[in-house]
Amino acid sequence: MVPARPPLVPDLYVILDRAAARGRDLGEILAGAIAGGCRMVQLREKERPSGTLLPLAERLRARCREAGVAFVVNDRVDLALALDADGVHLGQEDLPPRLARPLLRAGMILGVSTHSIEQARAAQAAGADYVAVGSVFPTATKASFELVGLDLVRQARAAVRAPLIAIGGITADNVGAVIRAGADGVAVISAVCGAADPAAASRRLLDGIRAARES
Ligand code: 3NM
Repeated sequence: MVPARPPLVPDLYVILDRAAARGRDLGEILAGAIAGGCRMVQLREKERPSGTLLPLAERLRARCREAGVAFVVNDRVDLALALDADGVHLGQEDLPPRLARPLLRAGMILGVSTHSIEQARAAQAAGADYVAVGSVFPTATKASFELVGLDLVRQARAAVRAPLIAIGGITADNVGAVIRAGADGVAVISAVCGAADPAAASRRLLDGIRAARES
């Protein structure tokens, strides 16, 4: 039986990042995130060339397929295509979405990182399936983050129809404020990859999101 396609934009989007995992296997973190209810993950690897990343990427991709969890590759359109990933996520310095979109297979998700209202509008106009805005809070994970605060989430909510994913410094303690500011979902690295128990951490984030929606 073919598993149902995961929803396009989930509440919780876990970014698997080797540096944040501090030596722990990303497969273990992925298993915890899935057990905790995460339905979409991204593989983010800035250092390793595609060839050496491939065995890990294939393993994570296979695990996501079994679980019906969307698997997105950061930056690298070639790797996303080679792995038959569900999507690719591009930053402002990566291939522009208008050039990436025609390379993707039909139905592949295209996500774009943005740090201003102009960039968020441009990402939507270029056909992004979701627009990520950040960094909402200070983060130790990305050295050169631009702090945009909850204000950009509110402004982007008013200006952009595409699903909005907030990123940067999001934890179980502040996730409610992010959802109330208008985000459809949140992307996190350290709150799950750096947690002693990634499954429990994912559950706490999802509980915070649901509580904010109900309030
Ligand atoms: N992109 P954490 S902030 C990968 O602002 C990334 O676009 C950002 O990690 C952006 O959840 C960020 O540990 C780091 O703060 C997110």
